[in-house]
Amino acid sequence: MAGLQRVKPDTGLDEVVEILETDGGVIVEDLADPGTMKGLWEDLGPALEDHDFSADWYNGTRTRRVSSIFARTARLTPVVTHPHFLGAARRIMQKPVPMWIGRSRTEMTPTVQISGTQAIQIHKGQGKQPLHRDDALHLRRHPGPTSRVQLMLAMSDFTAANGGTMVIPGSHHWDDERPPLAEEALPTEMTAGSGLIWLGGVYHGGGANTTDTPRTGLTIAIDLGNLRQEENQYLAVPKEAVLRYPEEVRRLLGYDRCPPGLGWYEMEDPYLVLEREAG
Ligand SMILES: O=C(O)CCC(=O)C(=O)O
Ligand SMILES: [Fe+2]
Repeated sequence: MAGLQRVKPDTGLDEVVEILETDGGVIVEDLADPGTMKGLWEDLGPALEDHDFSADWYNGTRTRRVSSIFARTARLTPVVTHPHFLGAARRIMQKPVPMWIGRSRTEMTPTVQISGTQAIQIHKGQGKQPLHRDDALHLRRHPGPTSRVQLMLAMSDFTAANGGTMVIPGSHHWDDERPPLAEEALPTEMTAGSGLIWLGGVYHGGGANTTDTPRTGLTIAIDLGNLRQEENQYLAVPKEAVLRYPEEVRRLLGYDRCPPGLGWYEMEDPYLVLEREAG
């Protein structure tokens, strides 16, 4: 299959969703503006410099990973609520579920939530990460309904030589028996500020960096609201940091109730806890 399609920020959501459903991934050019990118480097750059390389082969012994991203920066609203990312995540995952409650036939629509966040910096000498599906975390079968939509925002240019994310287009349609082969994966090439959006069922992995310049990406995963978050956002992001964000993002960070009733606090919408805290 050919490489992933590229869209512009003004491409319609219908088209982006169609591409995602067919190919499993899409590159959005200029997803974040230069001011946001500069701010993200100010907030996350020092933490990346301070971090040691990961200790294991999967995470990469020449790769630095920084998590708890929403605690480290308050500048992610335009990124996480970008219509091609959050809009597509909502469109693809928020499908009504029919059910009976007594004699009434009703439908419940799940929420979506921020699941895992990481800045990932791949340095010279890092080899390819094993190809994997991130929705394997959900211990689910494939093919099937999407339970994750993920973004990799390029904080530096991504190239074939510096570790641009390897993706097998269309592999979300595969069953659980077919293994991913390195020859099938294509590198994501995009400029800083652009973003790769892909579905949780797509085989992918970090690429090898053979250049002298590190490759830096910021990933945010949005999952269905009835699943456990990959990264424990309640521990990762203190309430004061959550409160720096607008209501939509606060809810995405976990202060929301997934219908018909997951995640309540004192039998109420957990968002009320934040409202009380904010005074
Ligand atoms: O760094 C990348 O390009 C991808 C990393 C990844 O897929 C992962 O760590 O799950
Ligand atoms: Fe991954």
